[in-house]
Amino acid sequence: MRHLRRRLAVAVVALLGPGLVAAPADAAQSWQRYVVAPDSRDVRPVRVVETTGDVTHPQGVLGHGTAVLRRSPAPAKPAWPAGTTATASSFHAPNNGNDGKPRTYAPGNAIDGDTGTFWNDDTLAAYPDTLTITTPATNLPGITLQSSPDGVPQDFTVETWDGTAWHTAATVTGNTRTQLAVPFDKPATTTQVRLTVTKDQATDKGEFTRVNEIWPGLVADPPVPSVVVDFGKVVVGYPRISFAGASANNPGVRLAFSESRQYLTDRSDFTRSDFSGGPGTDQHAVPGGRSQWTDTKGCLPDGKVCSDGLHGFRYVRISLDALPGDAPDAQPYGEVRIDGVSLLFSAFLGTPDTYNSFHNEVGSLR
Ligand SMILES: [Ca+2]
Ligand SMILES: [Ca+2]
Repeated sequence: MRHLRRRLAVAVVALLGPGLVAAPADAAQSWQRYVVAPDSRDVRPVRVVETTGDVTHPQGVLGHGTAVLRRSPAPAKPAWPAGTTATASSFHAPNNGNDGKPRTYAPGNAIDGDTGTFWNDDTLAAYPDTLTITTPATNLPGITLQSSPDGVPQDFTVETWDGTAWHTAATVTGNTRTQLAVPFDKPATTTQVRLTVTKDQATDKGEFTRVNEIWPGLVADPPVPSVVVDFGKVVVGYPRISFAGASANNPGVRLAFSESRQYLTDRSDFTRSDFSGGPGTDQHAVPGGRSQWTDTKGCLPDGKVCSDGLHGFRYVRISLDALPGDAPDAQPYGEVRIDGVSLLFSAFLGTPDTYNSFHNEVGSLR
């Protein structure tokens, strides 16, 4: 279905680009009057439709002043007491991971305080998968589960050991978040916590249970600062952002694209990066001084901070954020100042008189 919507969008781009161009009189009653292209290849968004987190003067992204996105480094996460251990129903044998580097998947990876390591079960698309944490007596209002964009646990329970029996402290269904705080039905002092996963997200990375960390407590990181701009209609081309400046730590921005608000999340709705099992966003590390970035396909020379370049979309979410693997080239905190967003339109700049036959119209879509 998403393929179909994508194809339709490309067609709509050619027919319904922004900026009306007057139709010639002899085309007034024909299909050609619907052919409208931008006035130029420099296309601007028409409105800001949403912001999250610490954003001041969001209208700056439309070229009216300067929008400022600010984000503090994430506070330190709670840690399990010394002596805490973890066991699991299964775990995958070591291999060379997505990045070709040796990696282990042992259950202890879920409590080592390192979000770059994770427990990965060894029963593809088979359940239940359990992870049992044994700890010196700890009082918990809940736990926070951090998983991976490769696929998150969707349906699971969290139980606590009350000294004689397991107590179901929380039940989660339909999760899609990589980090999820899971409050217990009541605070519990316990020596064991058991996660039982009964469904994982199915991705091309395999329907496995992946748990990067379980933190003892409810982690509420501040919301990611973001601005969503609307180009008014579906457009296609290379996004551009004008930065008035940024903090000196190379804060990252991530772009997530969608043709509709319904499918607009922090992950693009059908892009190369989304469909290939990547992060689903385009990344950029913002330099400290004034700069302009044109989103083109590629990465930094070290292979980090990658972007897809060409996009067909109507909405784009611009977030002050960075992938963990892009450190230290891009950091998920700091300050980013934006004074313009635009698009280098790449499709045929059609006018009614140039679309003079069905053949030409179809040809322009290829
Ligand atoms: Ca870990
Ligand atoms: Ca499994």
